[in-house]
Amino acid sequence: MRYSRAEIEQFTHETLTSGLCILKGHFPAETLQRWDEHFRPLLTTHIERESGKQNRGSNRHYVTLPFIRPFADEAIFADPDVLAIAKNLVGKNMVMCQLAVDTPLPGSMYQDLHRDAPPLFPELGLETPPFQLAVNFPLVDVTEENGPLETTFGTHMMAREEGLKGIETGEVKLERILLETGDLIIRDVRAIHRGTPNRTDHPRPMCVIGYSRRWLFRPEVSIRIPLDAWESLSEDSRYLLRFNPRVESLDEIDTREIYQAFAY
Ligand SMILES: O=C(O)CCC(=O)C(=O)O
Repeated sequence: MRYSRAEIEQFTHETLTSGLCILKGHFPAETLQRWDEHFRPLLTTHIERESGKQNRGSNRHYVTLPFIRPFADEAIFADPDVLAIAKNLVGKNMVMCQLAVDTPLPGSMYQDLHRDAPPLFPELGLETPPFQLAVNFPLVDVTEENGPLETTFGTHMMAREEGLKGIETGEVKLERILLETGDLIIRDVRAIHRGTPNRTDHPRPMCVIGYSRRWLFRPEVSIRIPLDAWESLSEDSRYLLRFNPRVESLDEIDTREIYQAFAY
């Protein structure tokens, strides 16, 4: 592990209170370069096949990654520092439920301010401890120009309307998260945020790995695990992925994106 127990606790505390922590220079740039090379044709195919949908707003796409190399990489999805922080937040028996990429293309616009999950108990108007996390890491540097995520601190523990009101009055600030390739964010998906316009000529792919409480079911996301990939996983990784469907081969499955409604 790269971080001490005390540092892991500090990142945990930051995420609990602010809704987000950032691990700088955590993943090797060469690994992400390889992900990027393998992702580009998937993005092209997705755009050709689902062009009418633009499933995250205009010129903006969400693409589930196939659980094969280079993406099925324990060095990334079972990184010991990330897992230690995530387990502190959503439980030692947490699951990995999502592996995908969000990409604003040139010409994308502001998304509406949103959360990625509804509250567990909307009747109460109260927020709970965390139940779903997104670990985001870009495949290219994220600059002011290419569509940085804009997010808020502390709104994950507010009622949605209160958070939105705070943003409107200026009491809650929208912050742009600029990242270098290799940096990662661990965020509580309830923090209010939005994608911003990509004003460059190049796509800005940002990976998302979801970790959840073991009892949470998000039908929109799933990781289909080919049996040969399953066979090659460590015991710990199998435990992390235990509720995901296993398939003979990815050739047989319908890979159309079903995660369409995304803003809560
Ligand atoms: O890719 C981004 O910058 C944000 C995307 C996002 O928040 C979403 O699609 O839910």
